[in-house]
Parts: sequence; structure tokens; C-alpha cells
Amino acid sequence: MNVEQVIDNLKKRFPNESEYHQAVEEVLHSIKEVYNAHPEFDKQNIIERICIPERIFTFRISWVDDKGNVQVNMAYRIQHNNAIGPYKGGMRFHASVCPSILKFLAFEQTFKNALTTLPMGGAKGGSDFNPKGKSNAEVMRFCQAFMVELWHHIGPNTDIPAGDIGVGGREVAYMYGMYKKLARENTGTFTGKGIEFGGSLIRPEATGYGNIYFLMNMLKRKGITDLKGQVVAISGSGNVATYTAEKVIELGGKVITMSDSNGYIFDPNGIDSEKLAYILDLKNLYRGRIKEYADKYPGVKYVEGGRPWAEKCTIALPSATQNELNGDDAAILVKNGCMAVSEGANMPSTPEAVEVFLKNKILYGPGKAANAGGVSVSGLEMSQNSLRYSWSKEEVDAKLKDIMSAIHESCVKYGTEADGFVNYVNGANIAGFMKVAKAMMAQGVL
Ligand code: NDP
Ligand code: 2IT
Repeated sequence: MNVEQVIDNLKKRFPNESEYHQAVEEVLHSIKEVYNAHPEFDKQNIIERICIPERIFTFRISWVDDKGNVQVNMAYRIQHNNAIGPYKGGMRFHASVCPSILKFLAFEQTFKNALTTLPMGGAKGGSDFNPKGKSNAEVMRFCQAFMVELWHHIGPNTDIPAGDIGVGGREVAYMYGMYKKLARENTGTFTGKGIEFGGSLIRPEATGYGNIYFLMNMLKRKGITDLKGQVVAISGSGNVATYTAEKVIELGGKVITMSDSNGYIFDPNGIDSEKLAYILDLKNLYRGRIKEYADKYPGVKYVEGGRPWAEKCTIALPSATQNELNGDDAAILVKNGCMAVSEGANMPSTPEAVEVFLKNKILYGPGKAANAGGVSVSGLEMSQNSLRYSWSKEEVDAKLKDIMSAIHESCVKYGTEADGFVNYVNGANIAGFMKVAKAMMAQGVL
């Protein structure tokens, strides 16, 4: 394989899809050597087949807002690869949603899911519907309209959606309810469901907790076993960010920042459990803005439109969105003494930022490994639904810890360099790729 040729070809065939090109380019550079060491892969053109989604559904959704106006949105489901199991991945509701963003997410999901040790293929979906400022009734009508179209294409053994940006417990419940009504079955074809109707304990917490379990595995290699004395910068204040903060606080770390798309707060005294409970209510009950935290607690700085990476920290956990941390941000983090970055979000660091982390040999856990805890507990939710059973909080948490350790081990196995430095980017990409590629080879040209 000639990486540049493959990338050029994809850019020509799918122009204006920069996020998709970015995600593919990183993986191809990582796997180049192992791919070329297996000529049988190239004979079967595994590379093009693994980069291009198997199927994309694109459709228009019409729904009626509270004023009686008819609104129109675009919606998608990308079934990227099902070589190792049914399509699995979240749904994103955000004004920026477009084929490029969903294609990058579905591509990443395929490798991430392969790392989890569970049998799940990769998918992603969503809409350019913006849930901000919408009433509960509007969100419900939109979710129902989405399912009227999509329900044919998903199912417990074919494609199992879940949450992502703008899609949490409320949206999953509305979508699942309508799906169930149309499909006339009760098999749990969604994960992240409410606990009363087949959801798994720990699923809301899983991405954040999992990221910290992954971080602790990385830190253990440096002889660090808790977060006492660590100063932690987190971006975002949604599902992933809040439960990341909860676990950091539990392990003794000091969380100094959180953000939303309007700006970030810096609390020099640290966000403790009580303040975090306020943020959870602010976000989930009142759908408020992070700025309100600065109005409530004295001594807190609010920076409109800013990102938290210039605040001095020892650990950074980007947990909001793609490309939210660029090369300059990375250089400032390193200069300020940041020794570990572990990604709760998908592709939050630009290629320039990743280069800075790797050059400086700090601990860097890329999203497809570090944030795989969410989809892992989704996999455990699927298992519990199939068994018609539910495991205790302790059981799920223990399984999540084991999975994050196994993912870390895979990264170490495939990513350790001659001087002992673990390149987790290469490790995660190669480990994920090898599993999917072997499964594709075994199943023939499909
Ligand atoms: P939420 O919708 O719960 O929270 C997203 C947070 O990020 C909000 O604070 C939001 O601010 C902020 N944000 C979103 N878009 C932007 C933007 N363009 N610029 C600045 N801030 C932004 O989503 P999640 O917490 O579920 O997802 C966060 C990240 O984690 C995403 O990258 C997602 O793909 C990834 N992820 C999620 C998993 C899950 O299980 N939910 C699993 C693995 C990864 P605002 O409220 O202003 O929009
Ligand atoms: O990016 C992700 O891994 C998710 N949004 C969660 C996917 C899932 O199916 O739980």
C-alpha cells in the first residue's frame, strides 16, 4: 500500500470530507508497516474496503415544532463495517452533523469496537437537528420522526444505536420507544436505555470512568497509582466530561476546568463533588450554560469563547468534540508541565497536536482506546438484554475495568517502540486493524 496514493484517491472520490480524511490518514500511517508485511491483505484490497463504509442511509426528516411550523432536517446512519459483529455506534444531534463528521466517527468506531474485546462492528448516525432551546415535546416528535424512517434498518442483531453529542438518556428513550412500537419487539435495539426498561447500570458513567481507568493504566507504568496532587483540565460539561470529573475527584485529583461551546470556567479551588452535582443538575435538569457556575461560585474565572488548555495542569482530558485541541494548545500544555493527555472525546486533538504529544513522549491515550469504555458497557448492555438479566453496578464496573486494562495491554503490545516508549496511537490503530482485517480476510470478498 502506498498511503499517499490511497489518501489522494479517497480525497478525489469523496471531496470536502476533511474530518473523514483526517481520521483515515492517521490510521493508514500507523498500520502501513504491518499492512505491507501481509501481502495477502493487499491482494484482497482490504485497505479500500476497510476505509469505505459498507452502507449509508441518508434521509430527510419533517417534524412539527411547538408553533405549528414544519421543520426539515437531514439524517443519516452509516453502517461502516460488520466483519466482527453487528453494526454498533452512537447517534449525534448537532447543527454541524454532515457526512464527513459521521464517516470519521463510524470509521473510528470500527477500530474502537474491535479493541473492546466484544463482538461489535462499527456505525454512527445522527442529524443536523439542534436540540438547544427545543422543548421536550419537540425533541420527542423529532426522535419519533427519525425512527419512523430508520427502524427498518436497525435491530438487535443488525445495528444497535446509542447516544453521542446531543443524544442522552432522554433522546435514546424516545427513539427506542418508537422503534419498539414499529418493530413490535422488545429486544433492546438501543443502548443507553433507562434502567427501568433494559438499560445497564454504569452505562451513563462508562465513558468517563473508562477514560480514567485507561489513564490509570498508563500512569501505573510510571509508578503512579492515584491522582493525589494532580491538577486536571477537562473540556466539555456533558455526559463524558461530568463522569470523568466524578472519577478524577474520587481518586484525589483536582479538576480545575470545564467548558461548553460558549466558553470555559477555571476554578482555582477545584471542582469538588458538591460543585459537580450542581453542574450535573445545571446541564441535565435545566439545560443551562457553564457560565452560570462562575456566577454561583466566588473566585471562578469564565472565559467566553475560550478553550481551557492554557490553564496550568498536569493532566488534560479533552471531552467535548473533534479538533478542540490544536498544535499551539498542545505546545502550551507540554510547556506547562502536562504529562498525560487521555481523550474522552473522539479525535479532539488535531494531527499537529498529536505530533507534539508524541515528539515530547508524554503519555497520550487516543480516543479510540481511551473512550472505549462507553461502547464497551453498551456491549455489556446488549449481553444483559440477550440474557434477559441485569448485572449489579459492581459487576458491570469490574467488567469495565477489565476491558480498559485489556485495551491498554493491546496498545502496549502493538505500540511499544525500541526505547520502551509506548506509542498508544500506533498501538490502538494496529491492534484494532489486525482484528477487523483478519475477520474480513476469513469471510471472503463481500
Ligand atoms: P454531550 O452532548 O453530553 O456533551 C458535549 C459537550 O461538549 C457539551 O458540553 C457541549 O457544549 C460541548 N461541545 C459540543 N460541541 C462542541 C463544539 N463544537 N465546541 C465546543 N464545545 C462543544 O456529549 P458527550 O459528552 O456524550 O460527548 C462528548 C464527546 O465524547 C464527543 O466527542 C463524543 O463523540 C465522545 N464520546 C461519547 C461517548 C458517549 O458514550 N456519550 C462515548 C465515547 C466518546 P454545548 O452544550 O454548548 O453544546
Ligand atoms: O463514540 C462512542 O463510542 C459512542 N458515542 C458510544 C457508542 C455506543 O454504541 O455506546
